[in-house]
Amino acid sequence: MDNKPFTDKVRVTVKAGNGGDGMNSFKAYKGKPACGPDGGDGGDGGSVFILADRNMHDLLAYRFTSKYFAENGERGGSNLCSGKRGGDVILKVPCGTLVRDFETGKIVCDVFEHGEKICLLEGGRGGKGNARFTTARRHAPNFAQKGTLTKPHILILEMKVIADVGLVGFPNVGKSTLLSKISAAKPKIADYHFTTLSPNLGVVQYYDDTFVAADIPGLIEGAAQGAGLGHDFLRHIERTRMLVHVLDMSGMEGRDPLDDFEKINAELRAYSEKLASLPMLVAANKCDCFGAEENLKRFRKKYGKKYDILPLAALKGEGTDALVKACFERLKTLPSQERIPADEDFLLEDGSDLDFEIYRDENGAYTLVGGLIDMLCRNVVMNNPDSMSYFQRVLKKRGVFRALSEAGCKDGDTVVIGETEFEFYQ
Ligand SMILES: Nc1nc2c(ncn2[C@@H]2O[C@H](COP(=O)(O)OP(=O)(O)OP(=O)(O)O)[C@@H](O)[C@H]2O)c(=O)[nH]1
Ligand SMILES: [Mg+2]
Repeated sequence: MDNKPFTDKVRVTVKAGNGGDGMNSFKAYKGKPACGPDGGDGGDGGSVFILADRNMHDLLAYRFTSKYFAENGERGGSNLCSGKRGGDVILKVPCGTLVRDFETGKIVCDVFEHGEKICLLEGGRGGKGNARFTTARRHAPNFAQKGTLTKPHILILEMKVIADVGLVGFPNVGKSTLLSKISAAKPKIADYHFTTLSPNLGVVQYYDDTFVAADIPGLIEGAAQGAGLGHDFLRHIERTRMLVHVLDMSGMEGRDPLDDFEKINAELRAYSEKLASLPMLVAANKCDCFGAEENLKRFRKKYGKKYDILPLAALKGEGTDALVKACFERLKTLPSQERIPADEDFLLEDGSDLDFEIYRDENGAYTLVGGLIDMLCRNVVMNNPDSMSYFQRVLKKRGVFRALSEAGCKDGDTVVIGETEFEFYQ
């Protein structure tokens, strides 16, 4: 994974497919041009889904294509033929990807487990063909319903790696070396700063159990202000359950490990209180080098009461078993990772879904059709007074009465909603 382009935050535009229009047509035989309504329904538009896939490791694919539009439903045909449903769009993302609405910043969802599939936008509904509007009273409805139109939405996809343990520390202290010793991961290791440019994950085995450790690029003082690679990568350990703070205890680069410890902790605090408050083990690395013993003594004296300090020589694999064991012991006492909850009041919506249209049938009755009317027909019980008063309120609020007046409907005229007919009174 190292040194290839790595993209962990992208902006995409998504749109569900429009519903296909219903067909307005009549059966025709030789000599009998219009025998009966036979317009079929329009097909529903395709939906937009997001799918967590453990084989995805970044969001690079979304950098090159940013528009994902599901197919529109096809128009209904004559002879009662329904239009074809539009194809869906499925956005495959790594496990642990957060979806936000660009406009409001609200959290739409957090796809977490492999195989988890969430519908972000439902396809527009296909309109009903005129054959559907036949009633005992109305034999030849000369109208069909339009399909629902959908709107595009801009979303932010943000990958937050899911690991149990996050390795933090200055560059070159041996974080990647440690990961390579405790797991099968093969991160790039070299004797210079910023060898690691993107997060590496490793599965650590301990008897029958495993945990996932994440190695991120080294931090330096001022990372919160963008120094070095900045603190962007801290996002990936934000949801770990604990941290292992790796230190170069030998101070071979001229820094004091006690100083390093304070500086990195300050950067963690500058990023978020949550991160700074995670349980932390100290991995005192490079204990095979000159100076480490002396520094370790000083370090223990200052921090020994507050932290578990594990001496290590990661390069030789010394002390790594004890560190893995200590991680397991600690993890056992910690809650499992938390999914970031979606903002409760937030749903990606297609406002046009609650539209309505007015037609006049051959008997002069005003017929209402559309998403709003379908919704009301589903929800209203006609002989229940409470339900009826809700029904009236919605019609008023949505401007249906006004629209009826504007269409020429006068007191006493017949209005048809679904299976129900009533007389219009302002
Ligand atoms: N002597 C000694 N050298 C070590 C030890 N652990 C790591 N090193 C060396 O330190 C150098 C840096 O190791 P890395 O694992 O790449 O360090 P890192 O913290 O991942 O560095 P960045 O990715 O740049 O942040 C390499 O040359 C390693 O061989 C150790 O225990 N003892
Ligand atoms: Mg590294």
